[in-house]
Amino acid sequence: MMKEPGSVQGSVVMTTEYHDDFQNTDTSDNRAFWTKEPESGLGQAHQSGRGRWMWAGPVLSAFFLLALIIFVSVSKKTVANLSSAVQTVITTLQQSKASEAELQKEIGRQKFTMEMTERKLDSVSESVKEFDQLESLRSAVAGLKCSLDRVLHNDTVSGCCPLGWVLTGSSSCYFFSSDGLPWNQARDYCSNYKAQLAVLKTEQDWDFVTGSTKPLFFWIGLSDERTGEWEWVDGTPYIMDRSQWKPGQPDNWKGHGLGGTEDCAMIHANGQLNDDHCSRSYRYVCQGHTLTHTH
Ligand code: MBG
Ligand code: CA
Repeated sequence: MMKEPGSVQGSVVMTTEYHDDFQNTDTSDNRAFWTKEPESGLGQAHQSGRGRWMWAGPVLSAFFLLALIIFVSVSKKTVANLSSAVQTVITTLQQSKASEAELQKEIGRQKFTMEMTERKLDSVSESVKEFDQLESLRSAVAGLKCSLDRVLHNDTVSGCCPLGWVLTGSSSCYFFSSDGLPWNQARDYCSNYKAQLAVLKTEQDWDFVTGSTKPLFFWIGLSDERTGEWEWVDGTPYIMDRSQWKPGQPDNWKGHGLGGTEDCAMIHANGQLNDDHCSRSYRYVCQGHTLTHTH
C-alpha cells in the first residue's frame, strides 16, 4: 500500500541518501576531493613524511630549551666569574691605592728627615768655618776669666798669663810693649819674665803677632848677629821665607851711619820683616807660657 517502488526505492532512496555520501567516495569524487591538496609529487612525499617526523618538533624544542638553559646557566656562571674578577681588580686597585698613599707618606717623612739633616749639616759647616773665630773667642773668654780671678782673688791662677800679657789659643802668653828698647835690652826684658823675644815658627803664631803689631814697629827674637846666619833666640835656625820680608830685605844695610850692619829683625808697619840696626829702640814682643801654679 504504502509500499510503492518509491517506497522500496525509498529505502533505496534512503540508501541512496546514504549512498549520497558513499557516492561521494566515488573515484571521481575522491579525485575531486584530493585535488584540493597539492598535486606535486613532492607535496605528496612531504605529506607522506609528516607523520614520520612528528617527534622532531618537540625534540628540537626540548633540545633548544636545554641549550638555552645551559647557555643561560653558563652565562650566569661567566657573569658571576667576571663580576668576581672585576671585584678582585677593584680590591687590588684600592689596596695599591692605599699602599701608594702609605708610600707617599713614607717618602714625605724621609724627605723631612733629609731636610733636617741638611740643615744640621749647614749648621755644622758654619761652626767649622767659625772655628778659628771661636778659638780666638775662647782664648779671649779665658783671658777675661783670668782677669776676673785676679780682681776677685787678688791672685794669678794656673792657666793664666801674667798681668798685661795676652793669652792665645795655643796657651801662649804675649807681651806687646808700649815703650822702646834696643834689641839686646828687649831680649833681656823678656828673659826676666821667663819668656823670650817672640819666636814665630807657626803660621798661627805669625798671624796672631803680625795682626797685633800693625801698624807699629816691633822687635822679634830673630837675629844673624851671632853667626851671620839668621836664627831664633831659642837657638834654632830660621828657614828663609821671602814672603815674610819686605821686598829687598834683609839687605844688611850700612848706610845708617851707626857703624856695622843690620843684624836684628823687626816687624815693619805692614807686618813684614826688615833687618835693622840692633841699637835702634823699637817696641818688642815677648812670648811666654801660661803659669802652671798660683803665686
Ligand atoms: C829702610 C829699612 C832699612 C834699610 C833701608 C835701605 C826704607 O826702609 O828700614 O833697614 O833696609 O831701607 O834703603
Ligand atoms: Ca834693612
